[in-house]
Amino acid sequence: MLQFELLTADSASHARRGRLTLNHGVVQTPIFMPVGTYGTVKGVMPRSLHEMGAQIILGNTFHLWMRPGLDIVKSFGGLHAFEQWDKPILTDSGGFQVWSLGSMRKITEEGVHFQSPVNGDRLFMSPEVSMQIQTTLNSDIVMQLDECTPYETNGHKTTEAEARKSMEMSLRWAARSKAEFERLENPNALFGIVQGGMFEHLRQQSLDALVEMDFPGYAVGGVSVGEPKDEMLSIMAHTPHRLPKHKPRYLMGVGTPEDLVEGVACGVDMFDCVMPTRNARNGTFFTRHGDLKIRNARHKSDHRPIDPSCTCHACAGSEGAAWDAGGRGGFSRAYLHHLDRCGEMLGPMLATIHNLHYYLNLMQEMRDALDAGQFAAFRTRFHADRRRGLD
Ligand code: PRF
Ligand code: ZN
Repeated sequence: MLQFELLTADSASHARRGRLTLNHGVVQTPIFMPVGTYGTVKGVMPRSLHEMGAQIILGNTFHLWMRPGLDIVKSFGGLHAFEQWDKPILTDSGGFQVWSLGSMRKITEEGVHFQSPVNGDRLFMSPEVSMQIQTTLNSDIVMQLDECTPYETNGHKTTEAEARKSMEMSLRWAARSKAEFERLENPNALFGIVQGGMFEHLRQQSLDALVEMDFPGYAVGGVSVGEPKDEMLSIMAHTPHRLPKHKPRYLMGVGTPEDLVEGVACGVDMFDCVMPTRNARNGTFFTRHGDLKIRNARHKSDHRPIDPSCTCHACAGSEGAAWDAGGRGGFSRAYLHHLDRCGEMLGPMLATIHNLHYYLNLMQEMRDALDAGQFAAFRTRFHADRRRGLD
């Protein structure tokens, strides 16, 4: 099941505010979805995700198929019970992950043949197999199997002919995904994925054919695959707003805080990206005034939290009220720097909590601005604040 209601739309951009109802709950859009590849958002307990306001998280068909395998997840009745997360889950289909295997795989019309990176077994992923796995996982949103067209093929920029061939195969895989999803009587929702490389006319053809197949929601794939920023922005400006107005739109694997704000302005409702969680593990903190690298020696004796105006558990302590200079609550930059130096696991845990809180709060601010008819002003102020830099 999937219901999508449009609540308000911005008059000066394609931004919109919506409410998405799925089998495991309601999602207010626009939304960011934390990535939980192996059935865990790395280093964060589900209750912390709840506290941060996460409404839906990702899982990965490919990884969960490798480990723990389908029999285990099936014995729990699905991924929700196995990972102790009772709100909605979206699973990526495996196409993108299989594709990342490089020389260990061979892509044919039928599907992808590859060797398991875990135990070397010969495996085969097809649209049908992907649907069977995602049905067992019981994810609220299932993604079609697609081929993510690379920015470069064999050392040269992917040509129009190569991108067309890849996009057309993804369309045939979309139809096969849909047929198998229906045959399995999966009670959740299946999304189609627009491909077409960096070619607008191919993206339009992909979009038209997918709309004809009538999916309950659509994703834009094949972006953030190593292309220059301006090419990513031109796809973002081209595709999302052309998708059906009354269905949810998901931009896959994007991006920076700036990308989220510009993506929303382009009409995107849903985002996922490893950036807040992965960068946290490298000691990078995102804030409204720019990014901070905790490894830098200048933080060594700084008593202030990462962002004194942030209400996350790392910046404000367990009370959740903003830090005050009197020293109540909140972990100092000096302490976080120390944790990083010592390789203590609390360091990445606190960084992940802060970054996810920042991303989720940024989406909440955009929803509030849209509700108040103030999105244009929010967008201008957001970019100015980010450029200002952190003290
Ligand atoms: N396809 C799928 N998953 C994805 C992508 C895609 O194109 C991307 C592109 N950045 C991220 N994740 N299935
Ligand atoms: Zn914080």
